[in-house]
Amino acid sequence: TLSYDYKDPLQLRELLDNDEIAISSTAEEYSQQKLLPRVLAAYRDENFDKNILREMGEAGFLGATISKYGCAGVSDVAMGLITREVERVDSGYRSALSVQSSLSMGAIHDFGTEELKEQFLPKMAKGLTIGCFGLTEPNHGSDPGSMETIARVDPNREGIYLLSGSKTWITNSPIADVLIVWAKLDGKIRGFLVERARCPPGTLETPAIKNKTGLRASITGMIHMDNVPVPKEFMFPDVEGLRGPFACLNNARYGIAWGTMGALEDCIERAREYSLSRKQFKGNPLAKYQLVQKKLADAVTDVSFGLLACVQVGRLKERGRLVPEMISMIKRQNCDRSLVHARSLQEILGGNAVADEYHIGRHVANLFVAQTYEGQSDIHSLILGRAITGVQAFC
Ligand code: TGC
Ligand code: FAD
Repeated sequence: TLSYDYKDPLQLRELLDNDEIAISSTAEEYSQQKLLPRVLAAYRDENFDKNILREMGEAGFLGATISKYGCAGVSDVAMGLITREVERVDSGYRSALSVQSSLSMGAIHDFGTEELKEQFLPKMAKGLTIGCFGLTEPNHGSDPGSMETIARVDPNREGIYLLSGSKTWITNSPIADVLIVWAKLDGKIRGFLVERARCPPGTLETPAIKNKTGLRASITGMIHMDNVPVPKEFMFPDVEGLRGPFACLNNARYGIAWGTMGALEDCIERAREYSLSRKQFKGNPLAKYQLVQKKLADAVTDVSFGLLACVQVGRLKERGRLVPEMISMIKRQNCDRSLVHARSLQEILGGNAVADEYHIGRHVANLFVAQTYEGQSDIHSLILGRAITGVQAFC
């Protein structure tokens, strides 16, 4: 008999193939068994355990859509399902996954030479080499085209570029072995692979940014470069301008659209359970009250709409039919709706929502970050507005 399943109201499962269902189950099992038991301590101590990337590597989650170099070669939808399960536990863990896979491995895979791919991707796929992606600067976040970091030819050594400048709010920078850095060479944005082990003392520093109010289970830092020498083979040869970083961002933003739905699903589950057990006014469970039911109905509706949109965009991506504005649309919508609903569901837990053991407050704080990085929602509104009107409103 058919019945309404609030966990999958529009039967997303019917749009997945058997491999995707199996990958989603593996990701769920890993996230619930290995990540969930760690998350409260990690969040309290603002600590990211590097072993998590190795574990994700063993599970085949890193660079999972790449089909060579030791990567799993799964579908874009399968990758989305993985990010959804990881972010169901914490956005910070999904951040680690996104930065390693889409932004660092993705940059090397899409723009690196064959030598760079063979040298770095297999170890990155195992989580033995950690990557980060430096685009944002202290004075330029939404407008990375105005970046000040520069690359120049070393006047004293053949085949070496020198990088100078600062990047900030960079996920994983303090623990990264490989730093993908975007810098201007002769006024044009180029991508460079900086290997920490090759940097002479005093040229590269990556201090952590402490005391964050969100994403505390993820490590974030700065990148300070003072004439960091980079061999010319470590510059991506054929990509120039913002197209390079944005191509990587398309994949990471797609992952966030899926991931935030996982975080919101966790909030729904926790608020629903609480509403059924907590009794107020004549022994009635909170779930009996209409205002509480509306909060749950609104959130469940937006999750199922959001996930269907992710599947559709994923399938278009797999068929090469994607345009970046589609990703702006689902990144903005799913980040905004998950933040609004997580905040509203938080109210169902009353004062207990303030205790971190109830998890929902952590999701609220994290989802603000998800709405902010990889293009703040208002920036995605302007990207969509430009596509709708043909007029750009950034400046
Ligand atoms: P604009 O004129 O729009 O474009 C410049 C060039 O870039 C190309 N392009 C794209 N290419 C591929 N995919 C996209 N999505 C693209 N968007 C633009 C474009 O075709 C053009 O190419 P060409 O060859 O003609 O030069 O550039 P603009 O300077 O006007 O851009 C404005 C704007 C607002 C769209 C853009 O700057 C923007 O998206 N700002 C948001 C910045 C951002 O997303 N930063 C992310 C930093 S990384 C991060 O946050 C990681 S968090 C990771 C984690 O922990 O999970
Ligand atoms: P600003 O650009 O100063 O914007 C501030 C506000 O003004 C925003 O609400 C924005 O929407 C609005 N605004 C700006 N311009 C306009 C306009 N033209 N019209 C209307 N409104 C506008 N970056 C990386 O490169 N790599 C990373 O790994 C990375 N990880 C991050 C991790 C964390 C925890 C955080 C918080 C950030 C991270 N970022 C990373 C940086 C992130 O991408 C930026 O914070 C984001 O792009 C916004 O830039 P900004 O903070 O400088 O804000």
